[in-house]
Amino acid sequence: MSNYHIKHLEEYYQVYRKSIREPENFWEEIAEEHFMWQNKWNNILSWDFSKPEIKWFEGAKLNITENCIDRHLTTRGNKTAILFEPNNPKEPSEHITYNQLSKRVNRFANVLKNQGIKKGDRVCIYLPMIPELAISVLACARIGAIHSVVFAGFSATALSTRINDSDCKMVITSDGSYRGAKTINLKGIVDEALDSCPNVNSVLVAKRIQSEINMVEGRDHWLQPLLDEGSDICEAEIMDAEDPLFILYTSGSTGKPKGMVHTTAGYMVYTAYTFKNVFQYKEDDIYWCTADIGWITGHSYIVYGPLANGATTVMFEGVPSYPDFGRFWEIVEKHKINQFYTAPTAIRALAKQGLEVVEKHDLSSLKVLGSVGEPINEEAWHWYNDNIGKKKSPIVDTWWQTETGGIMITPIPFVTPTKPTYATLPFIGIQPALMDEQGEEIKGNQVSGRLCVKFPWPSMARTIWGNHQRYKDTYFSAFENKYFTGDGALRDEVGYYRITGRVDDVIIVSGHNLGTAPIEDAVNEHPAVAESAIVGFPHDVKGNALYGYVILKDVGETRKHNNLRKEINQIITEHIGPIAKLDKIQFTEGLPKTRSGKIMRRILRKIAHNDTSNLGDTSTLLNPEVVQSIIDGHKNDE
Ligand code: 6R9
Repeated sequence: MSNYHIKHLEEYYQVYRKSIREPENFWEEIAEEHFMWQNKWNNILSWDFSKPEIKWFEGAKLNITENCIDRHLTTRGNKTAILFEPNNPKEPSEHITYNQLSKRVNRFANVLKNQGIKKGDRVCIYLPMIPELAISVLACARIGAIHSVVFAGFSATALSTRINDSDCKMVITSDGSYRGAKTINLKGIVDEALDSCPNVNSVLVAKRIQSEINMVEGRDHWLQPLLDEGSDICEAEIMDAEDPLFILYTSGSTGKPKGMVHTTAGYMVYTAYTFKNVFQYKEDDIYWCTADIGWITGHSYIVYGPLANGATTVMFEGVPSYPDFGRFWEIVEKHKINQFYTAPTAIRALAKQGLEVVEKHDLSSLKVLGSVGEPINEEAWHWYNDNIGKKKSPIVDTWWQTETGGIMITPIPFVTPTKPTYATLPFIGIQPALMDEQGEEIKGNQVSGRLCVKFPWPSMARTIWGNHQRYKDTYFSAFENKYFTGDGALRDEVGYYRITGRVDDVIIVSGHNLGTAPIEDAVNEHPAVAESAIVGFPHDVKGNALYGYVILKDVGETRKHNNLRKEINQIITEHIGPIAKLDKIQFTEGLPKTRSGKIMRRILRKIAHNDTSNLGDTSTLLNPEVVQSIIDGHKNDE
């Protein structure tokens, strides 16, 4: 029992050591005591990183929704499970109790069944942050359908790519969405996407903004009438521990997005256990994670982890700036939020607004503050600590990834002493390793290297949908017998980890992972563009912003460069979404290339950072002379 909830540092070290020495016994105890199984496992763990193949709790039978909903009904039936806070503060918030959630999920599950969705089918969910999003996720899980949530800020092209990659049969969407003062025509985006998705045969449409939309006869159905028809009892499909629960796409440094596949039992156990400890959740607490369920943070720490613990989890539909920049703090006060989990980019944006909007609100309910998505810089850390936490709420800087399913390196609040910009210690069961470029593990403290994990943990992704080879190549080939994260890190004198950023061509902009290659592909679609290279550069709110170097086909292009810049960003918006727009575009006559034709991004990065004093040896380049012209062009653009 004691291992489930860690309360002081000595206990952390003791439990950590146990989880490393006897991982199987450790996880078996947690799984045994805290979850509901239809059948127990035959084998706790089998793994082989060379294939790679990882199985946890093999042979066990369960349904995750019985763990997230049914088992709470006797003791927490009238407790709020989901607290919905709408975009417009004048609209009332909605408290959905566990009893109500149960009925709504079961009703929805019956609608899915009636539409012909079966265990193993893929269902794409493209919804704003309204209760139907969480409910449809759980309804899929109830019947064993594999959900693939696509963030509702993605474009039609990005949506159709994801629908087709995992061959989804159905799309769940809404007429539109609210985003601050704006509305977005979601159904219109779905219609456009579906022009190139021949295998989608039904679309369920939730009503949110009451807009006039086009409904395709035989394909599109309003959700509400179908829900009204159905029964609110739906028996849970019995799933194998290793049956896929969901697919979630994440950007790769090259090629199309990777559909990370998460399976059922291990994911459930790990997200529930981390949620309990990392947020020190107590029975009557109100927990709020500001992420969107379109990202892994929302899957694990708005839906599954909190609900598996019988928690009250807030879903916020809006944005931090509407109706003004005090909205987050207004919500904290209104619902007496105890745990608040957000991203550094939001903290930086809010810190810019001054303290007046913060001080208007009573934030005394807060106990724990969280940060996720990118490194939190020292200034933002202190602002958060001083003004939001009033120096009494520990900040948990949680490092993890879509691929890891759950939080990997983090302080445990009131247990681990925090240190600004450090994610601190590995969570229970996690065995990080820092590697040098020769593939050797760097032991000891005060060292830095590439961050790997050398032993499996229950919630790791098992494969990339439809491309196991790519899973192996991306994560298990750089370092033998280790999972490679793509991040660099350092370990300080006491063994605390600080994540220093990506070491590949993924750039984290406002906490969103963006691969450079797909953006370059989009830019190159512009008829005037010959070639492009994209790098990140520091941005005071977004963390990183995108800098594009663009070679035009016709060097003497007569059109105005500013018009071209707009057109290029328009293409990016259409192909990927507005989050991938370039902040700066420099037109250039060449790009520095190695003799094998690879663009030397290192040099481009330095120029974008205004750091041209030491570009390293450029003499081995195919075209060393181009470097000076890029530097000159950069200066002229400043
Ligand atoms: C959960 C999530 C993963 C990448 C990851 C790293 C960066 C996330 C971080 C962090 C420093 C933290 N990252 N948390 N960097 N400190 N606390 O964000 O998943 O969207 O897949 O991004 O985000 O670079 O590799 P995902």
